[in-house]
Amino acid sequence: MVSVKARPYDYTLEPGKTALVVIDMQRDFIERGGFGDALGNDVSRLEAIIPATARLIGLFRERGWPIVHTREAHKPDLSDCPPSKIRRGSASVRIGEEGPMGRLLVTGEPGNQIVPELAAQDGEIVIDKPGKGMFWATGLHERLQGLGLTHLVFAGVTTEVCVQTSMREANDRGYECLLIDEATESYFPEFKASTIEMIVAQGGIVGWVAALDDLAGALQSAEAAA
Ligand code: TIU
Repeated sequence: MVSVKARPYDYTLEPGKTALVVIDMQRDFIERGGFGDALGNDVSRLEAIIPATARLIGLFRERGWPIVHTREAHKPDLSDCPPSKIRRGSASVRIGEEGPMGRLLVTGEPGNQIVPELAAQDGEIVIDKPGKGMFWATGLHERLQGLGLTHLVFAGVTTEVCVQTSMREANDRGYECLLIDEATESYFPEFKASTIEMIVAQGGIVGWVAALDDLAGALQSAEAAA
């Protein structure tokens, strides 16, 4: 067990039972010309977390620990996208329509790929999820259970939408969830800050939040002491 300084109190990480989950670091949300940009968001805020997220991925890869990458993605015929979700875009930019990086939020399109700096490596799990949360219609819970995983460390975008939804879904399924502050971001800084406060409130009602340095330092110290 590794004790990590975190809010609202230290997080106990269990090597062998912990996976990293990187939510939706796809070009559609991060790069200019993608879905997020087309909706009028400042995507540079999200781009700025790529180095910290790469470092976090590196911590897990060095140890051979499991890594899950998700993409918000729909089938090309949009049969897995409720009409209500399609209607929610702006009139000019809707899921499935052609954008500068291909059809928005459609599997296999250039904009739907994870940014090259964070691309999955062989052996890592990649999940296409039609919802904001990572468990809806993905079979992920069964896969994580099959690997004996009980603890999930979260990164990705956006903090208050797909990351928070996924973390809440995981919390309800019994996972011990830790979000890494520098490896998540929102188009709206106040929403990131509020989400973190919501997660750690009431004794960690959704989970824990830690700084990347505190996770890295705790892993190193535990390994040095072993
Ligand atoms: N991944 C994710 O958060 N999907 C979104 O649609 N987020 C927005 O903030 N729009």
